[in-house]
Amino acid sequence: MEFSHKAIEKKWQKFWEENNTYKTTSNKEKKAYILDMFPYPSGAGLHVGHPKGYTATDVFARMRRMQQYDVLHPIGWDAFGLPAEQYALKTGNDPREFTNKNIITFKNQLKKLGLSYDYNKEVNTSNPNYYKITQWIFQQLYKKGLAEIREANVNWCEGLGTVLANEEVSLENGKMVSEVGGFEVIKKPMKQWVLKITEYADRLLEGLDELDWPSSVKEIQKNWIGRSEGAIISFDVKNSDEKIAVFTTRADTIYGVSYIVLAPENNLVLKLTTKENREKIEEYIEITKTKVDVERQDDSKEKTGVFTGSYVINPISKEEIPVWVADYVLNDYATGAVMAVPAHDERDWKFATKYNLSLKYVLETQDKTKAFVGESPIVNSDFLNGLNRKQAIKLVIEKLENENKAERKVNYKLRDWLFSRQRFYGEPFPVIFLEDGQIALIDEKDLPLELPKTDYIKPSGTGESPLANLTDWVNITYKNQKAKRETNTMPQWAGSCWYYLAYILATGPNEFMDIKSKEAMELFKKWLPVDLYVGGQEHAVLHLLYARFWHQVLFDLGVVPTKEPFQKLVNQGMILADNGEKMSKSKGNVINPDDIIESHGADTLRLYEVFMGPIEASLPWSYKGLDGARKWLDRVYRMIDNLDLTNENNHNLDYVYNDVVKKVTQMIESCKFNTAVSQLMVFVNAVYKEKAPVYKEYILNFIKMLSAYAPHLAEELWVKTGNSGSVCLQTWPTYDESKLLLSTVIIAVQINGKLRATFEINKGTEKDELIALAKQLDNVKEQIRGKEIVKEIAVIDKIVNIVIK
Ligand code: ANZ
Repeated sequence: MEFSHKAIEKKWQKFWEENNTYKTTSNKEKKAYILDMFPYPSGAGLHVGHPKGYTATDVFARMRRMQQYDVLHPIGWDAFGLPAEQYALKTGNDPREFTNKNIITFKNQLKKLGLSYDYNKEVNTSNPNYYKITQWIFQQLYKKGLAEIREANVNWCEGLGTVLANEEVSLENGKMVSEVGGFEVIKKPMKQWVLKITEYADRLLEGLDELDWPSSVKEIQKNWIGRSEGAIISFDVKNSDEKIAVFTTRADTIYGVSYIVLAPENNLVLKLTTKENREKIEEYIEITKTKVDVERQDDSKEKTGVFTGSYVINPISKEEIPVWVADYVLNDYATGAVMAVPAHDERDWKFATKYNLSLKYVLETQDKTKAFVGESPIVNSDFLNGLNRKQAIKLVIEKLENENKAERKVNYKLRDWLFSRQRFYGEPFPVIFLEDGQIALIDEKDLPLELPKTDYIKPSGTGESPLANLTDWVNITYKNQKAKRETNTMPQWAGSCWYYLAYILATGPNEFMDIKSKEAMELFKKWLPVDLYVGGQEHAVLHLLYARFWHQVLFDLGVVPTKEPFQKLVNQGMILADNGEKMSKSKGNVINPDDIIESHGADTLRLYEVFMGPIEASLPWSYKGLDGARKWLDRVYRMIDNLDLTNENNHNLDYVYNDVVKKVTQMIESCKFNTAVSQLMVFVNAVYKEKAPVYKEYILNFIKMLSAYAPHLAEELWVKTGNSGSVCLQTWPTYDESKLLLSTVIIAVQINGKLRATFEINKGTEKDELIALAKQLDNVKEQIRGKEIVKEIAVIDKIVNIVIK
């Protein structure tokens, strides 16, 4: 017999909604904040990858709720985004309408999955109540000196008359072109807001130590921050007052410097270029504008550069050294200038051999056919000869420090965060530019500064956002002065930097209490940090680093009580197409969860997605697996439908029941959602084998555990077994350890593959002990007497295998 998923899913979803079953409680001692990375509500709707992470957190949240924790398990919408902007530009319609429509679709789809979200706490980053607080946080960053306006490069597309996001630009033969139309794209400096995340670089590094995050993600963040200790060394330009400051981690190689490289954008370039080299240099600077950093730094690409005509003096060896310009040096890292040591740096080696520049080995090595990048004693370096790297670096820096020609310096790969987007659909900046050049912050009581209602969303043609067209909105009077609003908006990352705080502040959907109130602090103390955060590995840096940065600033401001926002992080793997390829619209291999819910039911989809393998693994979709999940749920339904229950425990299932409760609980606790399902299966198999009536309490507790995975079916079975109310609000079962200790198992003993004996022993007895006991059995002793034992293998609770010769 099968159950009708269509009937029961509707019924219970209605029941949960009417009874507010998943309302966040706040009256218990323990708390669990269980969070999904909230989705961008795209027009395509939910795909089958979403439910994997969502079900995992849901299983966890459901267990915690039943374990009598206060549970915060919310969902919301990362609702500003490029597709809505593009839609508006294309159709002239309001991006808000488009977004709200998509949110409705997404929400309906989520509801069909039976996830235990508290929709009273739903948030939407594009709601003015929400971005009022985003704007307030920006103002705090500004007041702390962490936000300022700088000139920074944007991707400018003359052909489209607009600035493009990185994802709207593609590379063609190493040149940037627009995805739409294939027009040339160049880097162009524009005035933009920058957030000084680099001031928090060390804190962002240190904070990682305390977090229960996958080590791979920590490593990615560390590399992204890229702390590098070195020195800035100053080279005097020959016949000039100019100096070139280079950043180097390898002051020990100072005698091996054979040329200096300036980044093409370095301000010194034109100053140092001699007349006869000017034309070539200017041409080179133009070409560089069309290149992206990744390509410039790509070691497999041929190096290019041009000589400036100038020379500098090596501050230690006093040698004359030529100054070149080359794009493998980036202007926005350190000083944008490098002392090149071709004998010991691969990029410099490639460059020097291409342009026939001299090179000198200053580290001992036999092989002179390539750059030696290892460690060995210093040679050809006067007073440094014979020293190791550390000693030589110290000596060189000390000597130059005394002459004011060097200073120690820590550099970071991490860049300050470019925070302006030339877009309509984002948070407006809560600032005003006064005529006298001052910047004023909009009064807190006047926040939010809302996006204007308009039916004119068109490129401005100047690189500014479409907001620049709305002159009534842009030009204002402020305190009797003419003033202008900022026409850039914030990036999509802004809203997702603090949404986990928004859920705590939410008193209703998109209704928030004051973030700096006492009341808010009490709630932050209760709920922070997030206990479990699940999302894709693609957010390993940007979102997770930006959110940590804002959190640390809010901590410094006394707004939040914890140093870090997310204590435990789990990256869910992807669901691939059945042939192992990534699912994508263009390949036509996308599976729509709605179809699966229709054919197999939401409980089946939930169970299948978390049972298919470890949560972290990316695995292919399989309809066979999906059918298998459904078959098992039918088997559970039949089991309970036919079961003879008794209120008296005959103890037949004591061991398996307690063992399963223990394992399921511990496995969910450690996010092993798939193996916990296997344990539920073990219990069902045991019940099927049982001839006598089954102890009712065990069955009811099984239904409770089942409800974490298959909540609709579990509710139905809960009623079927004579109960009322929601199984989801019952108490999670506990286990009796004594029932586990007493239980025994029969161990088989095989010798060279043949069964020779059996013995009874306490469950869980260790392998060594099993082997020792087996060898004391008469029959076994006889078999192995005088023989050489080649191998002894034991499997706990099962078997001892002895191989003899
Ligand atoms: C001399 C030298 C000799 C270097 C040697 C390396 C090896 P990290 O660890 O990544 O900080 N460098 C400095 N500024 C640069 C820029 N703007 N663009 C490209 N490269 C730059 O690397 C620091 C090293 O990268 C510095 O040390 C410098 O080259 C180069 F055998 O100086 B080194």
